[in-house]
Amino acid sequence: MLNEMILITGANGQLGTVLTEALKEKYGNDNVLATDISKNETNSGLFEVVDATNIDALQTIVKTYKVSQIYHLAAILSAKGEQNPLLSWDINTKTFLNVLEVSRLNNVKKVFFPSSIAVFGSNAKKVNTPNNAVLNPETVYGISKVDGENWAQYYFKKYNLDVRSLRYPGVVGYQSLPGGGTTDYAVDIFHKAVIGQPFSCFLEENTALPMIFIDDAIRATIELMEAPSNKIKTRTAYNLAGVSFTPKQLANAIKERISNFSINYNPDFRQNIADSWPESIDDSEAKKDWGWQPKYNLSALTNIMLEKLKEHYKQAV
Ligand code: AKB
Repeated sequence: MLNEMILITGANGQLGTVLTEALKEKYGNDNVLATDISKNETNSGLFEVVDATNIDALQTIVKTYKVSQIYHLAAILSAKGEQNPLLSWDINTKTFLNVLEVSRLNNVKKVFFPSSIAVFGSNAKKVNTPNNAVLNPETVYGISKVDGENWAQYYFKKYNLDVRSLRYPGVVGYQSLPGGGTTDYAVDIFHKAVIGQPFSCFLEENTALPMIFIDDAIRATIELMEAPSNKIKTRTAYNLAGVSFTPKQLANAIKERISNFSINYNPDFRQNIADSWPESIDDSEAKKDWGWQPKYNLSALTNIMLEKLKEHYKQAV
């Protein structure tokens, strides 16, 4: 475990920012290599600019650093993906196939692939959607995630590459901003509430979606990756649940704590995407196989988001 060298693609994204730090804490600063398409001023420690669509560039980095695990987070999310479907398909699928192929050829032991609730479409059961529900996604992002899940299972079965995957719900965190997703409102709303501005929500007030607090999402990722291989019975991807809520329920939780907070609803194209997704998902397979248990409900998530963002904006002035 201590001799690992972990490579993260998309390390500057919403999950990558936090996961990189959590992995450094666990494995040591010198054992975690953050990579992204460009560098930003907050990157510290080992960092390389890598375009994961370029298999040679990826392979050079994997060889140079003797990488033993890859967390492949680089992707175009659901809402942004709809603006340029062919490019999004190309980026999402090519980068993951490059990661799988480079891993197979260079003795990488474990690969993490982030799937999403976007793999489900309107045909799937809406409430407590089971792990094995029908997958008819209606976004290019969702189609690319179904494709990725199947490639993950293929590489496991054919080449014994230990690929593991979670279907993330919307991730709500204070450390980083999401970029281009349909669940992004659930982060943006907190920023507006804390800086005292009204929030214009791009979803209707009663649109329930599965969400998860960032600490739960990071813990789930690391727990899945550290579980003994024989516990991982699902080699496509595991449903992961935290909490489900509507914009109205979230706004009410904020109003209970910031009484003058106000919200209005202006649904746009993202409403159709949200309408095609589950309202809540059943993660009993993850619970049964590797012991997953979420910790944060709506109230706990609201408290910590407000507390952390208040500190953040106080420091910024
Ligand atoms: C998105 O909204 O696109 C993502 C997701 C649910 O995968 N947050």
